[in-house]
Amino acid sequence: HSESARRVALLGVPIEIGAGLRGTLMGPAALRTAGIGRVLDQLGFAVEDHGDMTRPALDGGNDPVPANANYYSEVRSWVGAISARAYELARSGAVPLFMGGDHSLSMGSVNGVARYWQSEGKPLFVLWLDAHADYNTPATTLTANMHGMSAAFLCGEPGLDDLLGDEPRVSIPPSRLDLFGIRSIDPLEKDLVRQRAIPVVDMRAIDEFGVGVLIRRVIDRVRAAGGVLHLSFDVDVLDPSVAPGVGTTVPGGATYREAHLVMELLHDSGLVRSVDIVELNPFLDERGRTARVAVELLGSLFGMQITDRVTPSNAVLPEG
Ligand code: Z70
Ligand code: MN
Ligand code: MN
Ligand code: MN
Repeated sequence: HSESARRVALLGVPIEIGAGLRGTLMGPAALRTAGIGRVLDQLGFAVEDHGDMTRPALDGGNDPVPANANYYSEVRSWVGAISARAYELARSGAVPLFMGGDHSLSMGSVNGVARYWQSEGKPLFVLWLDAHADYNTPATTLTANMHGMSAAFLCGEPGLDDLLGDEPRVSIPPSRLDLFGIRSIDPLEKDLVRQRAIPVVDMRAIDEFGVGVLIRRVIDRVRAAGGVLHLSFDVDVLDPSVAPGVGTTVPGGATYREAHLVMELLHDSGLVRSVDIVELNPFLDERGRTARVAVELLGSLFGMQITDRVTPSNAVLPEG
């Protein structure tokens, strides 16, 4: 790892209007209370806490507000501001950790880091750990909740075309997005994911082949392309028995051990350069359980190990 990879920049993004239920605005505070800063510090990182973004002034833009996109103007104000911050943080050389907030924030965070990596000439891949595909557009959505549209927006799907305002839009080719852990997808959303040939690892695949084999396949593709990886971690990918503190619980999610293995293998790959942690809803949590699990998993992602030895495995070898 380079020196700069030893720096983590925390940024709280207390947005909640992209989701159907209120409460994710408390996510950054809960993650701090659960010890995210301390865990990273103990792993040897220089932790810069940039605090929480403040709600931007409402700016709906000049274009007509699209139908079927709840709180469009509010989300638009956030997304442009988030993208600008993400670009700057990526450029600073730190690993930015965007603490949500609902998943609409990723339309800004991923766009901003993608803009930076484009300027470096490195392909950015996005790993979307989520119970949901988040591949709706205003034309396919059943709820009009914008957190269900983030992945589609990032891949350049039409319908929210003025969302970034003056921020340059950088589309992720659909072949560089991996939907991983999904088990809830709407009918028209499913059609779109198939038409675009988005790589998908659903829960059925995980049951058949195991999470280790499948995450290595993702890692191998990023490495073969000489790329870097953004992890967009929606806490609802976890089984509700592990992570009850989310707005949309979907049964049959990743176990505690599967999720840790994913994080450990991602760490060993050395490819993750930016992270979102989203959809934690402390208002729905049980005595901080979900916030604590989220912080533990981020610990594994950043290098926490059971022993201090390299685990013998057929995984992609750690760098060095
Ligand atoms: C549904 C929609 C959703 C949560 C994403 C669900 C979207 N497909 N919900 N993450 N928690 O409304 O588009
Ligand atoms: Mn999501
Ligand atoms: Mn989700
Ligand atoms: Mn490492």
